[in-house]
Amino acid sequence: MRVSSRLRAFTGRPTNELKRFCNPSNTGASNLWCSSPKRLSTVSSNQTGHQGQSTRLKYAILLSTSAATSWFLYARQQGTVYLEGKPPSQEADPKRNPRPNFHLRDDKIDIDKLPKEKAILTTAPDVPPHISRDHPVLLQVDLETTTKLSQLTSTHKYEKWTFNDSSPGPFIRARVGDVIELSLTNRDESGNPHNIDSHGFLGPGGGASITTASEGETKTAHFKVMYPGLFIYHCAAAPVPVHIANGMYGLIYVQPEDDLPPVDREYYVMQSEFYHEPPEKMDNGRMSPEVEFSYPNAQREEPSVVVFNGHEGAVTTDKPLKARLDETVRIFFGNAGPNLTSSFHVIGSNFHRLYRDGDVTSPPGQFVSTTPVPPGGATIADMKMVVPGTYTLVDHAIFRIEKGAIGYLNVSGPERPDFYGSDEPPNPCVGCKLHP
Ligand SMILES: [Cu+2]
Repeated sequence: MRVSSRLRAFTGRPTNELKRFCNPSNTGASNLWCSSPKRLSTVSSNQTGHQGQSTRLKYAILLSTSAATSWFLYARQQGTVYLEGKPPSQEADPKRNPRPNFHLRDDKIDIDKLPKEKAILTTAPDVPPHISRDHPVLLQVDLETTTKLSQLTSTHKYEKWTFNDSSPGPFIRARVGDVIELSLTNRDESGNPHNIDSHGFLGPGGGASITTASEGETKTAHFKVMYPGLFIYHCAAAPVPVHIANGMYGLIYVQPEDDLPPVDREYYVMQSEFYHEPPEKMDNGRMSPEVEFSYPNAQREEPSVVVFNGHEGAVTTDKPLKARLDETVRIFFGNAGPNLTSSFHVIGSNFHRLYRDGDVTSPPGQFVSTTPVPPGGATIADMKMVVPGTYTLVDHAIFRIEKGAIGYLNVSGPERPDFYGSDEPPNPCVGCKLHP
């Protein structure tokens, strides 16, 4: 219960004790205040011969007032008392909210006068370095769309639709107030048009209609990034679900003016699912090593594969995340879907800071083990690694590990038996995917 409700005794509202006392069935107290919250009378209807009740009433008021005063003083010491019945403005209390409310960076700009800068683009799991400048630039981002046949699982290849030959596409890092000059060149020889819908861009379609490029075309458009945070981008050419299901997505981090606390390592991890038909039988009677997109399976939301960073093994055997003991690791995590919500969890660790939904202006959640990330959503999770060993990234909808949703974070360093130990040797279960 909020303290403010306890304080109502001060403003004339009845405590339960007083209500019981002034109940009409309680002889001698029937005319005590029972209706008006502003009037507190100690006058009895039958004063003669009822001095005892009047005295008890005074004691009751005295006790109630003392109790309320004590509670008020205690609660104020705890920092939870709200005299107005509501919490104080967060802006007014920097201790309560060290990151003050964000103000829209919507001041007019002369784009031609902005200094130009080429964006550093990285492929998962790498993240571009922190932006240290303190002014906006025209940030040039060059993307190309291609198709690329590559390994999806240990047994099957799949032709992905990509940005810059990778799925997920490049990680883009900007600073709030920057103007992104996006050039999209369509090098997909199948004839499909492609574009960019960024959740970090404000305007109809997130940029889709003014970036749609046909085969061989380059489209250039600019977007001021006014909100800080972590956002996904994806292709939104029709049919949109097919372009996303085939791999056309990535993350853009719009750094706030005052960036998040520095960490030792930053990583880019993106979850997505793939839907494919069974492999076809080839002329030689063997099964094809390639599989193709299945629209019916996607429509039924029954994925064949759920993976981190585009394919099975991307974050286990190919590029596991790495850290040293006592380092802090930040994971920029996105979920492209296209259908499933992720229950992102790192087995054996805990997010000591969690910027839910990629929100970098509100105070972070603390000590969160598992966080939901919807399709089209993102989150930023910080972990302090205090014990060496292998930590496993999962979607805690745990059957999805059988579809590929596993990643490793390998932490090197001397053992910490004071934090984690046993007289018995470790005995991992045979064949376990989660505890290698
Ligand atoms: Cu596309």
